[in-house]
Amino acid sequence: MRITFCCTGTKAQPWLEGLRAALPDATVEEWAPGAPQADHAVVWAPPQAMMDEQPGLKGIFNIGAGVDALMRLQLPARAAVVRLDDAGMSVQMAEYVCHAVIRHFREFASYDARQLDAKWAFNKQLQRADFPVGIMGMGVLGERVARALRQFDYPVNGWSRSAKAVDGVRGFAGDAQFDDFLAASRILVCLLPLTPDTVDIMRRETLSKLRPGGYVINVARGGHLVDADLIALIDSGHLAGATLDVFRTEPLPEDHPFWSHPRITVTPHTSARTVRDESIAQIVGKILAMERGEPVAGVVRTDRGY
Ligand code: NDP
Ligand code: OXD
Repeated sequence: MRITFCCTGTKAQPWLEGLRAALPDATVEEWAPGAPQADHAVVWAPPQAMMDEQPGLKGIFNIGAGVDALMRLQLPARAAVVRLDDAGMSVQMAEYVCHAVIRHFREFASYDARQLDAKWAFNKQLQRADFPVGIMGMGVLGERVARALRQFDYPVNGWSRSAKAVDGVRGFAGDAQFDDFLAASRILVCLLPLTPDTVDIMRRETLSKLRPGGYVINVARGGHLVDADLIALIDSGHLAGATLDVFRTEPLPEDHPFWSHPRITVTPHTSARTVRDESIAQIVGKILAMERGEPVAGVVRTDRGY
């Protein structure tokens, strides 16, 4: 069996070593133009040329959860596209989102500012019930985030394409319930895949439907958010601010207004990093299962884009 590795922006060597150790009978090599035909590919944002040269791939294993970069390519017809299923990411995502929600609700930024002046002063206590959190996307990551927020007694709303029953979470499904979901939420967390249906989903029209004093946490993809609309709604006072981990252009350009906006917190696409060893173990397990003709979890439905 031959495995080709093609992950843009990723140091190849540790991955190659890990894959070779776990698959001692396979040939595992980094892809380069003209490379021999492989059975499976391990990829992150590969070039179209790689897919064009590998028409016989059986499995294309993405080293992340989001497959939007792959969905933009022409892929070999018979290849199954397989995403990472958690692999250590959901706990990080729960940590990141809980931190952002708590930092906002408990107004920790104001205490950071006061410490600089050695000023001992409390803010008026806020009511958790006034800060319902709405999670768009109740998949592997969204559900874990919802459960973590419930541990802190925040009211949580979840919105997904199909209806979900998660303990303690008010469920909304489909376009028909989207406006009700927004109206019921004050803090909005985006954990959707980026697809033609979800691109620009956070724009003036939709963000205006959040409760006044709304707050946006985008940990999915930059293409979900219309940057200028977010800034306008914060500056007008309808939104209180945002924590953003993902951007239309990454790295976020130095002159982008998000960097210096006093009510926007920026992190460099780090909310849930791929955990290499756990991911290699998951991918290898799936390659072997596929070779045995068994079904594998996390196969992307290319017709819906996730
Ligand atoms: P899943 O595929 O498990 O879940 C996606 C969820 O979104 C599902 O609940 C799905 O609904 C819902 N959804 C999809 N399309 C629609 C739609 N049109 N309307 C309503 N709901 C919709 O994905 P994950 O939870 O694993 O990951 C989510 C995203 O998080 C990834 O696609 C990626 O972009 C991002 N991500 C970001 C990271 C970071 O570091 N910032 C790290 C990892 C992922 P249903 O359940 O009904 O299918
Ligand atoms: C992912 C990501 O999709 O890292 O896994 O963004």
